[in-house]
Parts: sequence; structure tokens; C-alpha cells
Amino acid sequence: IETKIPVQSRELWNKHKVQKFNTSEEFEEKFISHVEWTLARSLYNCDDLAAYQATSQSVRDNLVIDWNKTQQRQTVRGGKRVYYLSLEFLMGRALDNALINMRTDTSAQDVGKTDQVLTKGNTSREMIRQAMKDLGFKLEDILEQEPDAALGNGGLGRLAACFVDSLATGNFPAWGYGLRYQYGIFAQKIINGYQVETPDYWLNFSNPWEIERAEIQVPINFYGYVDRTNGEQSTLAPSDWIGGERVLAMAHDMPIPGFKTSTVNNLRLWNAKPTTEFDFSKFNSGDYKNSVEQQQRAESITAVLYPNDNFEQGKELRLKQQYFWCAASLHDIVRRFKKNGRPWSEFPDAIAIQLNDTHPTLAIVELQRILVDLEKLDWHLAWDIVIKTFAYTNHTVMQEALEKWPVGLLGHLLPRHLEIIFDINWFFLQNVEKKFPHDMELLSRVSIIEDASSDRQVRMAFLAIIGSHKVNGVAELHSDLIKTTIFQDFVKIYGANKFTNVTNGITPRRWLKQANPKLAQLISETINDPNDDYLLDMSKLTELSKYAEDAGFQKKWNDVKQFNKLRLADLIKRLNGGVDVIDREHIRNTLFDIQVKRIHEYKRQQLNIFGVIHRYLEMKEMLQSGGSIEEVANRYPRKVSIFGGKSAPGYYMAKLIIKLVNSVAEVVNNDAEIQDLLKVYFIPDYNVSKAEIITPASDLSEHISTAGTEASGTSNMKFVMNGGLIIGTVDGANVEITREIGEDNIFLFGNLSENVDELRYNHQFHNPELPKPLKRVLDTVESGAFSPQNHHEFKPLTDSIKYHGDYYLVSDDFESYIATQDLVDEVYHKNKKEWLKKSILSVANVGFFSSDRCIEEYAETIWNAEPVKPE
Ligand code: C3B
Repeated sequence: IETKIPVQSRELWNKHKVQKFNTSEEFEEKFISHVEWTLARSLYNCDDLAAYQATSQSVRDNLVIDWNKTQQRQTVRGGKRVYYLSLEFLMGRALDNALINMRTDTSAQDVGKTDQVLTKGNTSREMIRQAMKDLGFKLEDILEQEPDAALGNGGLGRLAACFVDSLATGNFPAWGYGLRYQYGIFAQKIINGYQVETPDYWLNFSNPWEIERAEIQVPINFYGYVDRTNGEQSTLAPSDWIGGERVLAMAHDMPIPGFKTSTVNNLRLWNAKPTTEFDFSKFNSGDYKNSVEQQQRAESITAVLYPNDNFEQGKELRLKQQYFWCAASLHDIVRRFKKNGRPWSEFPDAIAIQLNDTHPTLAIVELQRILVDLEKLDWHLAWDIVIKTFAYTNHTVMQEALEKWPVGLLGHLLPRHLEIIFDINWFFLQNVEKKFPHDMELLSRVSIIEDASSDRQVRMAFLAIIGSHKVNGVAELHSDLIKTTIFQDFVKIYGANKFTNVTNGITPRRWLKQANPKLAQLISETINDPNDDYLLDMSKLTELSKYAEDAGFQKKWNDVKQFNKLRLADLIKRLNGGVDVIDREHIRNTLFDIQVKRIHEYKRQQLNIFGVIHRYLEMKEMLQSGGSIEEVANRYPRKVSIFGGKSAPGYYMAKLIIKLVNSVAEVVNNDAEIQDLLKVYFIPDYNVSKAEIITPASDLSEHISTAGTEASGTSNMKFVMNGGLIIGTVDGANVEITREIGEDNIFLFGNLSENVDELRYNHQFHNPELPKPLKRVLDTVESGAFSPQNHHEFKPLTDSIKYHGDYYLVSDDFESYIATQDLVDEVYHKNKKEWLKKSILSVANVGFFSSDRCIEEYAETIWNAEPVKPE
């Protein structure tokens, strides 16, 4: 590797080589020096926040040493590099995860103190916990100081976060590229039952996990025009793009430690900065204030994450974000490639770029521009390189989530890119014409440019397919669906092999070991795996099956669940202003029924809350017709219905669902007659760190999307990994979860995706016939029972079912939903042994859903990339 340091000086560098801390004593020393030097504080004013900062700085020092070594190793070995482009990385907190994943250099035997150093599955977490205690702090309190890095909306962003963990764990030379938003997803407050959004300024207390790379600044252009005055007429020839506005992209790096490996990969996030270039026209006109303001506007590009999940708004600033990020990342990737001096034809052997949804599709166009305009490659040679480099992951079939950009807007912001897109489309359509002559309909259906007379739009998904060598869906059902629906024509054109499936996964380090330390401990004891090797090889969990019916083991298993339920009850109490919602005395016999995810009509939180209302009405009716509370309790035993999730700020119906949940909670929780048998609670500001408390506490979780709408889901996997059972539709990864854990261990209900079209079609002609129980629920809602101030408040929700075609098929699935909920009660309350058996068997067979498996599939079938292992 190149260096500026002369040979005779290198010895000195080696002599003073930095060292990792390996023992608690060395950690303590580091910690204190960070308190004094980095924070300029001392023994006398070190609070929990300072302790968090100093601990993180110390841990980061260790990671940076491995980070540097990893980068050197990957450069020297020269294997294929993978770049994961995602506009969202929903990382959550870093410190606890780093403590679990981090390696120290010394083995226990070297210092003779097994409790002090990382060894045999005893992660650094235990060592640091003890050290923190000795220093006068409680690790749990320190960890609580860290704000979530909430640079994502939901499933797509969290998937990217799980992927970088698995990429590092698998020793793949892989970087993530994203944006460093100053404001992550908004913080959600619930005020009078309504969602209120407040800004999440997460960088308020400086972020110890990022390394600012002031030396890495990439100039990015926008607007302007294309210049071909040098005699060239063809848009295929190298062209000059004379940019109109220029900003700088500055790199911020986050170390990503793998588990049980010293590989530390990089997550590079770009931040927008003004250039120091001097605008003479402004200067001459004497408008100094205006030119400062214009410079400041540069920073707005990375100011805020767009808070939509599964919905595209088509705002110019969003397109600017996309190009800014794609151009900076591509520039960085190409610069690294060029250092090797390999020919351009080898670019796809050296580099794989994965597009997380269509958000980074401009990267395809940008690489083509770099190769043609800057590197002067022949257009077709360049295009061949581009296709071999990129692959695209689709995450949704829903129309409103598919990205389209008006031709006018795109051409204004990126004039040269629009030309290239037209050329890509031209050559593509020519090939289609050759293969399917005179099929004008086909040509217009597959054209990148949608020609809906009034405004022409660029269909980003089509561009992504055409510019990639592989396209994958995220669960089997979804991957089949995209082939038969939205991308059907492309299967005809390219053949089925271009389309493949990689079922999503989650990292068991965060979602089992970190979120559920009690269960992790019980597992490692039971399967005799003190080194926690099962976190790398989840097939080891099948050992647990042996104990599925063992009474002693079931008791331990149940005790862990009760512990986690109490932990959640504490959190809820804290969020509820110190007032308990859940009756702790009966917690063992209270079923925790949880639905936490983004609020969306297709995810059907409305079905859930209507089910709750139904239950409540049934209970009331039993009492009114003279039933005793014991009889009611027998039919409808103790249950807490827990909701959580954010709605996009502009999504009216989703916000109304949140309000309905809170209004129902208000009535049900204060109804003394039903004596705490039913409780409803909406957890405000659901995020990754809350998910770590919520997920381990479920008895039952709900994944009840209209069949065919949820591409995969990943929280379903998280709940199963923590021993919670699922009530779900035959949708997304629920299908494969059923296959893996067995159909006896999951509560499936509802219509199948193949029937959805017909059901919807019929609703268009006559309003759905409401099943009686649903009719009663809707009537009650409309009577103002939950909105005495405004009887009409929830009418849009009831109307959408009754009169507007019930697009999400609530009426069609309601009866089978409540029947299945009855079954859930039956097993949970009347046959606890059976319930625990199902729970244990679920965990025993959840291994397939580790994101490690998922990454291996990408590496093998899409990237053709190999791990680069440390010696
Ligand atoms: C989500 C899908 O809605 C989930 O089913 C899926 O599990 C995840 O992606 C990860 O693949 N998704 C999202 O969060 N945002 C989008 N814009 C599209 C899909």
C-alpha cells in the first residue's frame, strides 16, 4: 500500500503503534483520558452523558484500529467489493451493539482473568459493565444516553442496518453508502390522542460514532446545461455538462464491527456543504447577504429524511438528495477503482453495487455518464459495464410507492442525465422491437418514459431493471408476485433468470443477544454453547426442539418471557407519565398482543383495533345479559393490546387510525365494569431502541396485511426469534415462516393473495356485505362511542369500508380474524403447555431468517463476492 512516510521513518511509527484496550484496567485508563482530553471534563463533572461519550470514544478507538486493518487487508487482497446504496440506514443505538460485536486482542489466558477480558462468548459487554461499575456508573444508564440514529422510516431502512452487520460478520469487503441527515425520522408525540411530529435533532450532543472525513469532499453539480459545441451532435458522444449550482459532499464514516471477527466495515454517509467557490456575479452586484444565503442553502440537501414509508411524494429536494448521494458515492467508488490501474472492462469484476429499492437508480445513469463523458468510453462498452455492476432490490408492488419523476423536473435538475436516460430507453426499446416486432402496446408499457399525454414521467423501477443484471424481491411470495404483476413484461423480454428471490433476514446479534439477554443466556446454556456460536450458525437452535415439551425447561422459558413482559410494563408506565397501565399481579396470565410497525392502511391496524372493539362489545354484552365477570373472564381472558408506529405526517387515514386506537384505549381502560380484563395502549415514538424492549415481550404479534401487499415484513421474524407467536395473513415472509416453524405454530387467517383482485373488483360494483360483528363495530364507532365530542370523527375509516370499495378487504377478513383470535385465547389460556411448546419450536426453527443467510445468498447469486477473512 502506498504511503508518504519515508522508509527510514516507518520504524518510529511502528514503535509507537496504537494499541487496543484489552483488559478492564486498560479500558478504565482510556475512559478517563477521554473524559479529560476529549470532553475536557473531570471526576467532578462527569455525568451519565459524559460517561456515555467517553465509553463510546474508547470503544471506537478499538474499532478504528480494526477498521484501519480491515481496509488495508481488503485493499491488499483485492477481492470484489460490494457497495450497498441505501437512502435509509435505521441503525438505532451503536454502543451496546459494539460491546457485543467488538473483539479485543488478548485472550483470557494471557492475563489469567477470565472475567476481565473478552473470551469464549463472554463479550466485551460484561467486561465493560464491571469496569463502569468500578468507575461509579451503571452500564444500563449509560446506554440509555445514546440517541437512536433514526436515519430511516421502517422496514427498508432497518433491513439495510441488519445487512451491514451481517456483511461485516461475514467478512465481506462491503461498504454502505447513505446520507447523513441532520434530522432523522421525526419524534412522535401523542397529544390528546393525535400524532404530533417534532424534529429529531439527533446530532445535538455530537456523535462519537462518526468520523468526519474533512479531506473527502466531492463537488456535486445541479442544473446548468449540456455543451456539445465541439462539433459533436450525438448525445452518445462525450458531452460537457456545465453545472449551474455546485455543492460539496463531505464524508462521515461509521465503523461497523462484525461479530466474532476483527473485520470492521464502513458506513459512509454524505453531508452537504457549501463550496468555497466565489460567485463573481453576486459579488459584483454587491449582494453579499444573498450570496451567503445561497451558500447556506446547500446544507438543506441533507437536512432531513423524507418521512414517507411505502409512498413517493415526488418533491424536487428529494430528487436532489438522490443525485447528490449517488454522484458522491459513485465518484468515491470510481476513485478507489482507478487507484488499482485495472482496465475499465474489469470494473464489474472488482465492484458490485446493490440498489436498495429504486431510490439510488440515478447511480446507473451517473456511472454511464462518468464512463462516456469523463472516461471517454464507447457508449455500448460503457453500458455493458454498467449492467454487469448493478443489481436492484424491489421492496413493494404498491403503485403509490413506485418512484416516477416528471421528465421536466429531471431534465431541469440533471440535463445530461435525462439525455442518457432517453438513450438507454431508445436502445432498450429497439431490442424489444426486434424481439417482439410491431407490438406497440408492449413498447409503451415497458418504456422508461411513461407517456401519459399531459406529463411525461421517468419510471425509475424500469430504469433500474434495464440497468441491472439481477432484480430480486424480498420474500418468495413477493418475488413471484413482481414477476406476474408489475414486472411481467420484463420477464417476457429478459427471461425469468434475471429475476430472483432473496428472502429478508434480521441480525440475531441485535434482535436476540442484545434485545433479549435473558433468552440468549437460556439458549446458550441449554444447547451448551457458551461461546454463543449459535449467533453465527442459527441451525444450532434446532437443539432446542428436544426440550419443547420438557416441563422444567418450559418453566424457565416462560420465566424469561415474564421478565421481558415486566420490562415492557415498566417502559409503558414510564411513557404513560408514571401511571401503570398493565396489572403486574396478573402479568403471567395476561396475553400481550402487539402490533408495532409503520401505520398504513395496507398493514391494517384498523382491522386490529376493530377486533379489539368487537372483543370489548362482546364483554359488555355478556355483562349486560347477566353474565358474571368470571364468565366474561373465562370467555375473554386477560389481554393487553399494544400498538405503536409512526404515520407519515401527511397521511390522513393513518393518523385517524392512531387517534381511534387512543380513543378506544381511553374508553376501554377506564371502564371499571370489565375490571382490567382488557387494556389498550399506544406506545408513542416507536423506534429501534424501543423495539428492543417491545419485541421480546410479545406473546402474540400481529402481521395482518392484506394478502399480497406486504413484500416481506421483518418484524415478524424478530418476534418469532424472541419466542412470540404470530397471528398473520398468508403474506410476505409469513409464508416462509410457516414453512420453517411449522403450520401448527402460527395462527394464519384471511383471504389468499390470488383472491384479492376478484374481491376488490366485486367491491366496486356493490358495497361489501358486512359481517354482523363488523357491522356492530362500525355502528358503535359511528355512534360516537369513542368520540363523544365529534360523532363523525372516524367516519372516513368506516366509510372507506362501507362505501369506498374496502380496498384493504377488512370486511372480507374480519370474521376469520376474530375466529382466529378466539383460537389464540383458547391455546394461551387453556393449554399453556401447548403454547410454550409452540413458542420453543418457533425459536428452534427460526434460523433461516438470520440476515447472515440472506447476505450469503446475495453474495453467491447476485454479487459473486467472497469474504476476505482476517488471519
Ligand atoms: C418495506 C416493505 O414494506 C416490507 O415488507 C419489507 O420487509 C421491507 O421493506 C424490507 O424489504 N418497504 C419499506 O420499508 N419502504 C418502502 N418504500 C418499500 C418497502
